[in-house]
Amino acid sequence: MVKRLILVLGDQLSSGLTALREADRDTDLVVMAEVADETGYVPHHPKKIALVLSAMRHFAEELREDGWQVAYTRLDDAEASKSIVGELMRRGQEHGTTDVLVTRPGEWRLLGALENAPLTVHMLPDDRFIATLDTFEEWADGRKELRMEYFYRDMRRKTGLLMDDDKPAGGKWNYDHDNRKPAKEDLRRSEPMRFTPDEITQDVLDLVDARFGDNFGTLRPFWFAVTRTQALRALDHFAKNLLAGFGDFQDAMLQSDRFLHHSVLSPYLNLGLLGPLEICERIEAEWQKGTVPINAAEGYIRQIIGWREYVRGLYFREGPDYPERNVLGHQRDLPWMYWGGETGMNCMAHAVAQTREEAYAHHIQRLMVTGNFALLAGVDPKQVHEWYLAVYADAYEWVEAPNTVGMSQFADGGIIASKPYVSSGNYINRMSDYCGDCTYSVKDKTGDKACPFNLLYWHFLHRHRDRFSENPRMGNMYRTWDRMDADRRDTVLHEARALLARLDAGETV
Ligand code: FAD
Ligand code: DLZ
Ligand code: SF4
Repeated sequence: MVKRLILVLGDQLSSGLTALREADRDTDLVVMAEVADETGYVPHHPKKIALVLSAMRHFAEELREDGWQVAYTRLDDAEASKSIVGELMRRGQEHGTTDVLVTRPGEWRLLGALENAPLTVHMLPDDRFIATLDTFEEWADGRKELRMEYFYRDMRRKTGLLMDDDKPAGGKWNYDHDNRKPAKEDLRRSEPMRFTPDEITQDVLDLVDARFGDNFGTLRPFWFAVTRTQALRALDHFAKNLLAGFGDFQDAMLQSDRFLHHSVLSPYLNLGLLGPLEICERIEAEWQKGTVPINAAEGYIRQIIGWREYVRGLYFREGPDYPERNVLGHQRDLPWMYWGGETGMNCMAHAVAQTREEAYAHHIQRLMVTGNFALLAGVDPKQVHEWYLAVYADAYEWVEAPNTVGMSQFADGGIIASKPYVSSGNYINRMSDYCGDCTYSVKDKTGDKACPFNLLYWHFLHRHRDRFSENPRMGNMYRTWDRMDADRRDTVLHEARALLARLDAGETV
């Protein structure tokens, strides 16, 4: 006789999950389900689906070895229903119970489905984060303006990471100032650790190939870690071989190196195979041993205990309508080049091609190439959000939506970013080697060869003048625009409009 169903979702693959901690191995049944609603709410990249399903299957095996009873539904099980709630109902009927224990899901959609299910669902907090949602609310309540930097300092104090008593180690909270170097090709630089698919993963790859072969994205070669043991090896490899350069080259982009000094740990962290604190402690230990500089360790730790925690707090604070926001009123359809359509823009072609092959792009590629272009071109932020949610292996709405809708598209009106992340081609040229091989010229501000970022940058500032001209961080940009002679401004706007018309007509840009 089963007393309760313990639901473990695809991104809850942690043995210390609150639902598992509270459950009883002898009387409760763990329910895990591969279902069409989860594999299909956006056209996920095949590598992402394979990663989630393979990691789920491995985790179910580990739970069984650990003495749990697990009812695991595979996507191709004939009697499987479409949804998580459907599977809970089916398992409940089989075992004569309607009681469900679950750790709070990381998405409003699933949260709503569970709350409205004809089951008795007991929800526990997800404590795989450093800040609870209540802590975040307490921190945010009553503040006129929310800024990540101050939240981050609280998290440093709370965890004691990189602290000398109550002072930041090295004397500064933030070493970002040192982190703006472009990278050069370096044949000695390590690659992220790659893993050979085992039999379980091979089965999943065949299934994904058959069912999702038409989704955007290349399935093979598949090299992601799919177990905690493998993810720990990937962390160790990063900490020993790549972390030292993380700070210096955090914003750099190189055609020949897709990963540079980035960790590619977000897919594992977001699935629950690794925890944020254990990662940061490992990073801090390298700094204490003297193998990495402070700007690398601090920069990395800030991303995890700062940004990652901060965006989660905001996602839940802002509510379920967050992905629908569109304060700039942008309505353009996402250009075809995002799905691999032809483009003469080398930076965009590279970012999209790498996304197709790896289900990965690093932060600056997401923010300052694909995100920047969508914002400048006035693309509907909901479409941009659904693209990011689909194409990256680490994408779950709680982390993706604030980054896309807020940080990258400014569609929340400035809750996350104090000014829009827009730039002309100059920034991309400074931080990458894309421009030398482009059909456009980054130096040209107007004319046939003018870099589209140059034209659209001014068009963006011009069309949103009412909103941004008073922003103290944007005054310089408007002053530069206003200093241009009127004919030149007309030419820029005219050419920008022509470029947007070509995009709308589906022509190659
Ligand atoms: P590294 O560069 O090695 O960084 C270390 C870790 O810090 C990451 O693994 C990640 O866990 C964390 N981190 C860094 N920046 C952020 C951030 N802004 N928000 C939250 N965590 C951060 N990250 C996701 O995990 N999932 C997403 O769906 C996602 N969507 C994004 C969409 C846009 C438009 C932008 C601009 C950023 C997005 N990010 C997202 C943040 C960031 O780009 C990725 O976390 C990072 O690229 C993951 O690669 P990495 O593990 O090599 O990161
Ligand atoms: C992303 C994903 C995919 C592709 N498939 C499944 C699945 O079949 N079963 C499941 O339990 N979870 C899956 N997930 C992860 C969920 O979408 C995730 O739990 C929610 O988005 C909440 O973050
Ligand atoms: Fe991108 Fe412009 Fe540089 Fe071409 S010239 S790679 S479009 S920034």
